[in-house]
Amino acid sequence: MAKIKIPDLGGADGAQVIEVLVAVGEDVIEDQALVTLEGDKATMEVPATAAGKITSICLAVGDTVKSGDDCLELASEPQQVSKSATQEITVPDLGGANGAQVIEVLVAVGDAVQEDQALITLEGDKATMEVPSPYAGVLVSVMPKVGDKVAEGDLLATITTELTEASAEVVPSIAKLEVVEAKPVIAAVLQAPSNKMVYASPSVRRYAAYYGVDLTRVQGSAENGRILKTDVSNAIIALVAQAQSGTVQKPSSQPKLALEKLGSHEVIELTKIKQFSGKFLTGSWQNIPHVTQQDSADITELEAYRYSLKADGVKISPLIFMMKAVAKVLKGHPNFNSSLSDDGSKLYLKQEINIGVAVDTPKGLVVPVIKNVTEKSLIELMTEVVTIAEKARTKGLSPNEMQGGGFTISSLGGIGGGHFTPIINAPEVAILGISKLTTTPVWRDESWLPRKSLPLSLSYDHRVIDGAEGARFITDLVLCLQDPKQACFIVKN
Ligand code: CAO
Repeated sequence: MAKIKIPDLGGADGAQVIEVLVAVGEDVIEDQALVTLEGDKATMEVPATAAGKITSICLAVGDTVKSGDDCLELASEPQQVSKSATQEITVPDLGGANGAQVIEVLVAVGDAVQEDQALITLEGDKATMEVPSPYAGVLVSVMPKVGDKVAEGDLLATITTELTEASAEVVPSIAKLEVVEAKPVIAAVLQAPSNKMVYASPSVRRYAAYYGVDLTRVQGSAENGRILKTDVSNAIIALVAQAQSGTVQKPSSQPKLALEKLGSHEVIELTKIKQFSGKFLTGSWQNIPHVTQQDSADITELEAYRYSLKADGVKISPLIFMMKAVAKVLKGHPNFNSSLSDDGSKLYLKQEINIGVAVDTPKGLVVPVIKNVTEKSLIELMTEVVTIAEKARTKGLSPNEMQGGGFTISSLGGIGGGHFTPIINAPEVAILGISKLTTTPVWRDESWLPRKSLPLSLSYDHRVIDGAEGARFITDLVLCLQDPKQACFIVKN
């Protein structure tokens, strides 16, 4: 068992814990950042001095700590016999590309490399990326040559790394910390080339450097504009979206904004999410031939069932029933759960039913994806939507939480308004807009009855879905919502 202590704070009396980056039970690797501290002048990370499992954490965000205080306890991995190990370095996630070409090999066998040092430059269809070494060590082999084609997971190189023996009680020194980053580790506030002050911890800097993100362009969401890993993730997603819509030209008919003619006005900087989602939505709107099919479902019985659950103390939002109904109807209409190939010649039908839910946040619109909707109960879905919407609004979402969707639902039902035209969340091919239900008089059995009517707006990609198919989908959805018992999606809750 190793006890990790707060290292030498470089003369400062104390520092505040601003981030705890790990949890009890988590496996960590040597040198992984565990905690971020903020002193008077700088931010620093406390790294793991050995690989192992976290067994206890002795501090919390907001605590003030000083050099030598207990930080956390680590059950170290069994002692290694050899002091060095050979690790394989493989091609990382290529962001969805099938493969990439090696255009530069920057190292040779026998080279001593630093962690994060670029090894190879790859070129894909849309971007060039450098593959950095995840370890410091000496290269034993370097596989590819310039011109070779590689895919995610292919072996690029092998490297021998030094292993550190776990010690019983470890107080990392500043010198040790300086090795961890291979660049300055205690020095969070740096002057960036654009003259904008960047306020981020070393691990966030490494993360940004790995993905080639310029931190001067990232808006920090933490106190004093400090950039978190989630801010970088959001920027990456936005950059991908921007790249996807990058071919889009501004319509020539759009008149140039003449500021001098605006009269008195206030200038508000749009959040990064808003700026990038604006470009992404423009791309979707201009590249996809949208058709919006509107209808309304009589959900009087469904609402009665929802209220009966509520009376039993189970609160389920109408959105959850929509997700279940959509999932059921998607099974019978697989084209709505697909993506079109770039050249428009193939349709990729998705096996799982993963539904994106548009969430309105103070920084703009984000779409977390709820996976395997058919496998989850109403309560499980409700809990997941509430949790992820809260996370989207407070901490932000990881790229993983926004990937893998096959169909999106945009619900404005909690706000108001009638039918609208939702924009397809490319590369998906359809999206359902839900509006606020109204009580409408319906002529039935020789009398007018008050019925609860839910406006539905289905936008679909006309290259993939014909009008008849669109009408069948929304008709099946309406039938499903009108007869929830027969639709059987309310059985498992
Ligand atoms: N008709 C009438 N009332 C509805 C309704 C509907 N279609 N849908 C939800 N409601 C009610 C809920 O029952 C809840 O009422 P109670 O508090 O009395 O139970 C209330 O409206 C608030 O619902 P909500 O919006 O908080 O929750 P939700 O599950 O319906 O939606 C979420 C969750 C995350 C989708 C929503 O909060 C949100 O962000 N919506 C905006 C999405 C958006 O911006 N879309 C536009 C994209 S294009 O710019």
